[in-house]
Amino acid sequence: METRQLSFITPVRLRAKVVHGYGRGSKQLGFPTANLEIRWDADASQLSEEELSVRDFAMSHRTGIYCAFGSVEGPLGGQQVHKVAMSMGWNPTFDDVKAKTIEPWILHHFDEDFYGSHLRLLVLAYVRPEVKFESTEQLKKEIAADGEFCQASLSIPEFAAFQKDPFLTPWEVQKPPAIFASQIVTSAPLKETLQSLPPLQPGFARLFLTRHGETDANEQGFLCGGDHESQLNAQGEKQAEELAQELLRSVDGFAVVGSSEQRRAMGSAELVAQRFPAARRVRVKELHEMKYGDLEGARIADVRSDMISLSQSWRQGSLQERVGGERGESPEDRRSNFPRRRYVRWQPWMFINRAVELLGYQVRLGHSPF
Ligand code: ADP
Ligand code: RBF
Ligand code: MG
Repeated sequence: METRQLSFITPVRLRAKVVHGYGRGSKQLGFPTANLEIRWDADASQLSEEELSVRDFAMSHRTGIYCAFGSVEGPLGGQQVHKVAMSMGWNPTFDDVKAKTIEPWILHHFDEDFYGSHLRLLVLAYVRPEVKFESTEQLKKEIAADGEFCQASLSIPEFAAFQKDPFLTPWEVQKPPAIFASQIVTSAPLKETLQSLPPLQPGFARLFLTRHGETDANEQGFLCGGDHESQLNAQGEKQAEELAQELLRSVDGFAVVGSSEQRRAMGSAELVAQRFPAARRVRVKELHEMKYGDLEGARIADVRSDMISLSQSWRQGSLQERVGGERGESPEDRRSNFPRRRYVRWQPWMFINRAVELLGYQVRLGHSPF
């Protein structure tokens, strides 16, 4: 019987591709391990920061069993953070292992393999040294006990904040594929919108568009469009939190929480996403706000009439030459800028950008070549 002890280490963040090992984790032992790619033969100058830190971990840390939090990137992972029991070392029970491996056993059931995906790990504590066991039966017993030990250890309050570490739930950058048909269901203040949503028809998904919260520029009365950054202020954070609370009451869940890359939108989306941990987090560059060209950063009171005529002409699709800003897209085209596909079907998505009120769209899912 191995003795286990929880020894905290300076937390290590690792991101690496999942590669094939000797194929015996699941088959022979019943414990699949997602072996990390370690580029032993490359020169340090050829390696990315991430690759270097993975290799450094294997070179500089004690071999043995560690506990960690981890997430699998991509649709399969669903940006969920799981507890992990991880082995790093030579697998001394076997004599065919030629290089140290880093092998997390993720304490979660996956329906499919995820070779080739990237895995993120936040390694937090050392548990025990690796041991050369006399039999695979004994090894299996100890791995199972390691899993229980890590499962329990990772539940202690000292680790709670690490499970929420943003490193483990990155915002993915996505291209916006076209939406084929969309229908505005309603456009009204939040509560009424949510209450008046008609049932979702088969073949449709729901798309919510909503504005980010208040920013410093909003508060001070400066025009802040697609070419200007401004942070959420305290009021803006409160608004985003209230939005999240109202959505929690009214919506079953989101498949995706999306946002433009603008800081005010990201900040708002982060607050909503925290309340919908199962949703994928997606950033869409193309979702930026309308650009006001020369008017950006001006005092709204001074440029109000220009601003109004500008957005009117934008709505009519004739913005082209005005101020070197956004292309003259019709609202319908603009609406089609939202990502679809790759996301779980039939579920609502939420995007935070500039729509002034919460809009509920029903989006028909066509047969996209995307
Ligand atoms: P290999 O020797 O190729 O690593 P394994 O039997 O250890 O073979 O299988 C590991 C593979 O199984 C991983 O690369 C991953 O794609 C998949 N897998 C499925 N569920 C898990 C899990 N809970 N933890 C780790 N890997 C898993
Ligand atoms: N291999 C060993 O040879 N000795 C060990 O003590 C050992 N402990 C492990 C503990 C855990 C939690 C895990 C996931 C793996 C461990 N392994 C150990 C590695 C094991 O041999 C390896 O995952 C399989 O051979 C599949 O690659
Ligand atoms: Mg493995």
